[in-house]
Amino acid sequence: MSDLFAGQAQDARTELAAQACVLHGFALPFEDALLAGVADITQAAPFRHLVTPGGHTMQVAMTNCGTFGWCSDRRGYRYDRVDPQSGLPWPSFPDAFLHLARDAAAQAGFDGYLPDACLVNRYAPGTRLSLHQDRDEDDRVAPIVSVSLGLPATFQFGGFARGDRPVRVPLAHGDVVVWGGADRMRFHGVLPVPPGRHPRLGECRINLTFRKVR
Ligand code: MD6
Ligand code: FE
Repeated sequence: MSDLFAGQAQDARTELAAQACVLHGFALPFEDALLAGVADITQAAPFRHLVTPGGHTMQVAMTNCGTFGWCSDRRGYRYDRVDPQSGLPWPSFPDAFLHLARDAAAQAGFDGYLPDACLVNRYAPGTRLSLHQDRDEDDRVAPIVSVSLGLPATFQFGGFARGDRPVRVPLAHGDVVVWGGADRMRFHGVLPVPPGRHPRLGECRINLTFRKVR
């Protein structure tokens, strides 16, 4: 076998739907810059557990960077330019975040992607994210670019109704899922993260979710 593809998996891409795919390992060349970016962001805007409008505390710990940050409280879900915890604007995108999001979107067929929000999520072992649609954005066509770091997890990618049976997609450190266009409003979620320890991130999974809000 030639070393033409050395260092690059042959099955580097899994199609999930016409406009949805997994780019396996796509974020690995950005690893150091992404981890440094997460450290900078969480120093300025620490992870916190948001309360849902129904009064439940979310298992996933969250923070944001970019022009808009996703917030939840008893009043509802919304995007806000300032971190309600500090009253300051959310940290801006680290260069590597924007670079990776644009490259991944283009690779998946979405040229000219310009996200304005990135939700940073931290999953401890046992944490799950139930099936949902991302529907608080004005732009419901531009893709979601979702970057997995740390512990592996199983992503669920479903249909356009909550009851549609989802496919299960294993996600590893460095994998990027992109869904947009006709597939932008599909239900998706994350099964409970199995226990483990990642060499770089310890006992957690970090997910970066890029969106175009306005
Ligand atoms: C994931 N995350 O963690 C996918 N959506 O692989 C999401 O779909 C998501 O983490 C909305 C808010 C936070 C999230
Ligand atoms: Fe989501």
